[in-house]
Amino acid sequence: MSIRIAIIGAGIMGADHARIVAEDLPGANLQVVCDASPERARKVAQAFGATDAATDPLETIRRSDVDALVIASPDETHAPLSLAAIEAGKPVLCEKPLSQSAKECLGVIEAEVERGRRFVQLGFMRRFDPSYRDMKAALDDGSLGRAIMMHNFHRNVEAPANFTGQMAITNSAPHEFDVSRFVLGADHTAISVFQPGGVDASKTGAPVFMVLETDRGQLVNVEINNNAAYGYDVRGELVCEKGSIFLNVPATTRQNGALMAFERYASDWRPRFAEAYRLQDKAFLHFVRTAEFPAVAADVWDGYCTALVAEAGVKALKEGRRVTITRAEKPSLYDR
Ligand code: ISE
Repeated sequence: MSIRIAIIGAGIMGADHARIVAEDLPGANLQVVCDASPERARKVAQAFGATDAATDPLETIRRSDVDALVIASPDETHAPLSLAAIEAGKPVLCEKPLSQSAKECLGVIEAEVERGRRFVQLGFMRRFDPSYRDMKAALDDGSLGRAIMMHNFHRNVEAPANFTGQMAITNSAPHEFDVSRFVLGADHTAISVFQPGGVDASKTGAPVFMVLETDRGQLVNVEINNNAAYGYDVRGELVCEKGSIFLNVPATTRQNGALMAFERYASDWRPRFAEAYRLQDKAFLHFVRTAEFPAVAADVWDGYCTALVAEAGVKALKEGRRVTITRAEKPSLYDR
């Protein structure tokens, strides 16, 4: 029987998940597209042939013709809607971040622990990206020795109107917080945040530069520049004792002309991470079918760890000092 999926939130990511469910996930049916705006819900539902459109997320979660949810509504709704899905006993693929508050993440952890199983897969899709997966595999095979540093660049073309330096830490950088934990198999213990001279942290797209420390002694740096102008550009290099591993950006062509060769940049993250999103959503479908949590996917414990780093990062930026990070005890449900 096909799995009936409802998408909550029909913005840029909700529409992308609707497309993947409708066109790229055999065995899934795009059942409902729900959005606070009825026009937007209808438009995305029509574009991808959903059975229905709706405006109330809680009603949508409880519908008897919905087996699983994709939550792609605004960040502050992720934890409350995940809780409602857990309450309804339905698996969820929830976009990142789970919450900007580590305490709120603990509430979701508690709800899963009470029910004795995981329901929420978090949308940290870079864990499924072939280039990060190869980076991790190369580290894990041991031939390059111990990892000592990880460099990360994350650039968007233009920041949305409300995007401050603080949001760079709470909305963009969680990808690097999560993927560095995933690749290194380590937890972050401290964060320092810097901004280039003359930058006003409250301004749209203000860049931030972070240095994180891990419990294995590694250093991780993260540049977030949401006003890079030239294209969507995510880069990373893992430096090990005997060599390094650099992420190659997938490019289908290289153009030559006027004594130059060049490759195209995407205008946002969807083309760069298209395969990661597809593999992530495919893993979610398998999770819904079998209740076996996908081996590489992020769960709510990972979401909590990331929220702790983001909270510490915001504090480090505000107070201009290094902030240490301590975690609650991990419930055994999240042991891998
Ligand atoms: C956005 O919310 C995303 O999740 C994108 O993947 C990321 O590149 C962008 O910086 C975020 O704002």
